[in-house]
Amino acid sequence: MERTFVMIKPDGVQRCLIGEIISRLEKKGLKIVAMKMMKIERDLAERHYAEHKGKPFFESLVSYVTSGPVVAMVVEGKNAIKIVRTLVGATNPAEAAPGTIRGDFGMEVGRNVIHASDSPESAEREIALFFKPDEIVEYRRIDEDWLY
Ligand code: RTP
Ligand code: MG
Repeated sequence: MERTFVMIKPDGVQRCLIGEIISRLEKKGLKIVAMKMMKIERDLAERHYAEHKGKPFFESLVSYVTSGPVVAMVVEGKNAIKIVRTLVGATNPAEAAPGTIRGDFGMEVGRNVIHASDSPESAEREIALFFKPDEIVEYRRIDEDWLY
């Protein structure tokens, strides 16, 4: 099983998309093994998006993700990193396919509703930034034998 880090960004929370997004992840077959609503401090936002430091959009990205509460999650499943990125869609909602979260709910790159880890290394790093090991739980989905 693989774990990935997912975050519903402030616009997703303010636009009341939490339930819709969680529902899509659950219905796909993914398992939420940790979740919290929180307000990100600037320092955490900068560390989370450290790979983008120095890029022209970095400042607006940090102010965007610290502008209101977010919902942070650890999501588990076989091939979860790739599967969640597919559900999320392209970075720019104008290019994201219909049926994806960004394709269905976003209008522009600076308000693209959701974050998801892009590799096993990012997932491990981001999960550790947002969650302590004892905040991640283990349980079986009732349909696990039918998913795999
Ligand atoms: P994320 O990390 O949030 O899941 O998004 P991503 O992998 O699809 O895209 P990434 O390249 O990591 O960019 C991180 C976030 O920065 C904002 N962004 N703005 N040209 C721009 O104005 C621009 N490019 C990126 C987006 O919010 C993007 O999700
Ligand atoms: Mg990214």
